[in-house]
Amino acid sequence: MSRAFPRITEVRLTPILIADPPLLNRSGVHQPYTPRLIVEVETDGGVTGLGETYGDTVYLDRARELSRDLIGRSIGAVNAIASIGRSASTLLDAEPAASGLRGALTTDKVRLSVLSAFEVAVFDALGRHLGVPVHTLLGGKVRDAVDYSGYLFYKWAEHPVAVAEPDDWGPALDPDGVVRQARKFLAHGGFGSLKLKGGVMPPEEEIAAVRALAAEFPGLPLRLDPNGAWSLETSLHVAEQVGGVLEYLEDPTTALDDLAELHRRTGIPLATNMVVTAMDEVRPAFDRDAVQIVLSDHHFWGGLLATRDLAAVCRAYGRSLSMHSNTHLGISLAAMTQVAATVEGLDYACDTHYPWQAEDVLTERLVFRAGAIAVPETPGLGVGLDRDALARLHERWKAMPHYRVRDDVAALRRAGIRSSAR
Ligand code: GKR
Ligand code: MG
Repeated sequence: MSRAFPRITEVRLTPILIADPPLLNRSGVHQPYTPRLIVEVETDGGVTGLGETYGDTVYLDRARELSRDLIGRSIGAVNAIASIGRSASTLLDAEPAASGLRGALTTDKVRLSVLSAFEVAVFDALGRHLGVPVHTLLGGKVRDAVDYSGYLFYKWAEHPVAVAEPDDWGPALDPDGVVRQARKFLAHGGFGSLKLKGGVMPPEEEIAAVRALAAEFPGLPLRLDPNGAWSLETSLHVAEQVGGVLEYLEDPTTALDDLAELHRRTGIPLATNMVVTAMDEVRPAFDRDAVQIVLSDHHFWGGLLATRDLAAVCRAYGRSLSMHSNTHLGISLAAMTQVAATVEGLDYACDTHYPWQAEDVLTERLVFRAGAIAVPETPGLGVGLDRDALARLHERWKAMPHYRVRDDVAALRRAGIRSSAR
């Protein structure tokens, strides 16, 4: 007789606003607050599971709609979640700036990003019910700790609009500032590799920053990610100048044929979270050898099982898998760590924005040691929810309706700054 698992009785969706420093990227600058969505799945077995995803209005609306379909489902039927709300995908916005620089935004990416939080919450509940960590439910861990990369950003000292929580990172607008920030990062978490978000300054300045990092931290693997801001010519030039100290170049440009040519002519490995962001984008990129490392993201790929599927596809093609990140809190980091713990051949440290987030909804903040997060052995995701923190951040969301959508261009627009002048 098959075992009966608890059934879902309630899905609680709590949109929150989290403080974010003025980090610069190709589109502009992070706003003082970023929306996230916290999902709690309650069951009739007494266990509750946690999930986290993007909180912009389009995700929240879809989550409200799709969450109804979870009620009454068994938490033992995780695979079935993937088909909730499935229909033909349509383009919502071709401009990557609108979706946090992770490729075009489609209805299916929104759906998958919502379902990923549901799936993670169901895995968390199932793990708690069975008394095992999520990685056990995914087949078991193949490592005891997951390496993350220190994620450096060009950065203003403060937001152009007053915020309650100024950060203590200081500005980073030239090579010295970037190196100063890197030192802080290494002191914070002892990271074993560093990534610089590029596409902000003229390429020569970003080349100088990478050289400064290489000189300050000899032998430390470095990455540069301009989010597709460059032409093929610029990408070739950057690869020529600093290719020797980069473990990979990330999304230098976006046309597949240009990426293929760049790789063919320079040999530099190319990583992406912009041109391979959904299954139908895999083949064209791999067939051309335009991408060597896919930066998966369990949010927009549809969850932890989907991430493992992607890992298998990459293995079949002889490509590497690592992880992309966007502004997120500890529930997402815990989920990333659980799935990354189970993926063989994770050759590169994963990305995370977590060190940039001073606040969290966890009872205990996750801590980087030697650049890694230890894989927990406690049931589920291994994290607890701080209800007071959740309520506080939800109150902020209610009080600030003008931050309901991530918009990196807003501050520049308000200040009358053209992106080339920043
Ligand atoms: O947070 O500014 C940012 C990043 O640029 C983010 O939007 C990207 O999606 O981190 C991401 C990346 O690796 O491209
Ligand atoms: Mg990237």
